[in-house]
Amino acid sequence: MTTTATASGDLGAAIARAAAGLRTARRVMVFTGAGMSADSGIATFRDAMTGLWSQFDPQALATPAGFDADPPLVWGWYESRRQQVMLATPNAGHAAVAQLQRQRPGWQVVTQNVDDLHERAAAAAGVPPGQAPVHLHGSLFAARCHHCARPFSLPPGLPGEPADGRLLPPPRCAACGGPVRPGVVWFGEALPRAAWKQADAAARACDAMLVVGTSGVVYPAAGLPALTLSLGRPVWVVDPDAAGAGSHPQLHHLQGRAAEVLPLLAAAIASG
Ligand code: BV8
Ligand code: ZN
Repeated sequence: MTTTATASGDLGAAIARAAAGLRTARRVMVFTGAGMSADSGIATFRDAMTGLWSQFDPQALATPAGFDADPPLVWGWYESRRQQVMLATPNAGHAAVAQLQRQRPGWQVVTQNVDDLHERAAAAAGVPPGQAPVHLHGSLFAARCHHCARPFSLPPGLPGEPADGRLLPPPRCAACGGPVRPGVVWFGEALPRAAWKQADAAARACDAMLVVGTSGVVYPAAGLPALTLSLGRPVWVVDPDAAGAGSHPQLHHLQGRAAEVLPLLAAAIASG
């Protein structure tokens, strides 16, 4: 039976049930998507197209072909998103996850997000480096040459908007002169092998999974909760939207925002 708690109704009871389940779990995989960062003001992936980029489909821009077709446009989109993240702060949901990781060595974050908000919350909470988040889709803070893959050091400070509104071309690689690209995984590109191996192992080994803020449409990442369920382990989903949760006897939905539900969940786990 899938338990769906509404924010106004039995959310408290559902959180208590989730806390009882997660408290006794030794290994928990926390699987996050763009909804995890929404309460930090970072538009979710499918809402990310604001301003100049509102006329484009993210799935068209987040591809090698999109970059090849218009490097300044795609580079500008990622730089504006990097700036948005640099100006944002981790929200109460990030802090709650970091607090749980600090108290529980078996909690591991696997994220689809390309921001560094989990890292910043973990640093503030003193989470050991061995529990650093696994990034399945790369990071806005890594860049590399599109041709020879040589890493590129992004300049310190905010990327800044071009003065006259014109989009600047991406920097050039010092080794081969190729254009620099964001260090994210585009559609049609393979996920980093090591990250995928870690995520797949965590989904198989965990005693329970906590999924936060993902529409579950992007594969292979979206297959991870189903893998855990297939092994008979429970999955709790935190999302204000009930639609995407799917249904399974071991799948439980906590309907609410990450910044609202996760601190309540962390407190309930601690109070048991
Ligand atoms: C691969 C980085 C194979 C970039 C991202 C045709 C050709 C090629 C591949 C495919 C194809 N057809 C299908 C595929 C597979 C494809 C895919 O899955 N496509 C989908 C769209 C059908 N996958 C791939 O291409 C992957 N690679 O298959 O490679 C291969 C193998 C070997 C060799 C070569 C190739 C690569 C996919 C990675 C794409 N890159 N990101 C960037 O960020 O720009 S994916 C992108 O979507 C982000 O990472 C994002 O995280 C991810 C998933 O989106 P969500 O995180 O779920 O965000 P979304 O906005 O959708 O949902 C937000 C949720 O939060 C909602 O549920 C909302 O209700 C909730 N929410 C809102 N507010 C809150 C909240 N929750 C909690 N609190 C709140 N406050
Ligand atoms: Zn190069």
